[in-house]
Amino acid sequence: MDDIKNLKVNLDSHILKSKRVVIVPHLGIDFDAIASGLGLELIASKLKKPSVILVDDPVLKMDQGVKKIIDDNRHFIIDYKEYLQTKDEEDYFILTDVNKRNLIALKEELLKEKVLVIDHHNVGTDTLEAEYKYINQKMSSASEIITKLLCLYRIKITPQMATYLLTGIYLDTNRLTKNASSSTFNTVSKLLEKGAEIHRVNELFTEDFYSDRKVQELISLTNMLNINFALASAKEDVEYTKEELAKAADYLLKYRVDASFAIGNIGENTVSVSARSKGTINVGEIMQQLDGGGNVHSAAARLQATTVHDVTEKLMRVLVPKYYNENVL
Ligand SMILES: [Mn+2]
Repeated sequence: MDDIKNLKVNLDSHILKSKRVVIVPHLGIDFDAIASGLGLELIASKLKKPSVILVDDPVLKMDQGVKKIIDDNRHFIIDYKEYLQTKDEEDYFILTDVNKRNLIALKEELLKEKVLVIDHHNVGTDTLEAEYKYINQKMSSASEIITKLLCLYRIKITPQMATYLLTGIYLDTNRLTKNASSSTFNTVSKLLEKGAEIHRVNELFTEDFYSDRKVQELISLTNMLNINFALASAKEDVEYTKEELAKAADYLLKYRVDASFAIGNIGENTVSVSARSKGTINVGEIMQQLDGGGNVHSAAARLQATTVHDVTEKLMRVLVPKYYNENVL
């Protein structure tokens, strides 16, 4: 059976058995996570089950466009505290755009294996136990998977929903410039037919001036390694969001490099690395060596109790062992 059809069969049976569906996107929620979450809400509602999306990110750190989508769909969103107040034995959990336990707001013991995973990132040792997993790294985004599902369910996609899903795809493909297959373009075409508006996608992507300045500052600190890696290490005392690091890494791919890395402090003694690749280098594997993960094109790692300088050194050792041994040590 076709993978997506199989996913639909599993969604049907698990959602129908549940009392409520709790949709769990990754922490550091982005356009793809929220758009796919809202699409799943439509599926639960088609199966006549109530659903909520668990978002537990600090509002201050949220991307303005993501925050706008969340504000416009407030009635579906709960935070961890509200979840604890309303939790029920018969809740069923669906993870979207994530498969690792350290990237979600829920503690594993709460899941009790009543969980289904929909994702396009690589699996690792930290991947959650689940009743059913649909993890397809060939898909550009969770939004692409969910769009295909909505079509299979024959659920009406409103122009607004189509715009959200297109924004999710745009984010994860760097506006269709990487990791976009013919299947991705078909999905985009379908969303445009449903009324997705590119100018609204662009509006959601509109940069906050100060945030963009920080991203550009980080880019200006980039070290172009002679082996086609771009490596941007932020100042220790400037705090970034994960999304800002991702934007810097995305931006660096416009140069003649195979892969790019942006390293910065994301607060609470934590340093994060965002990695992007044009496809010849598997940044998922590179990030795994820093206990992170991702796929060929896009990956990340977060390291606690360390500094940007130390993480940069660590990454250099992974990237260029020979270069490092001969020239740095
Ligand atoms: Mn995604």
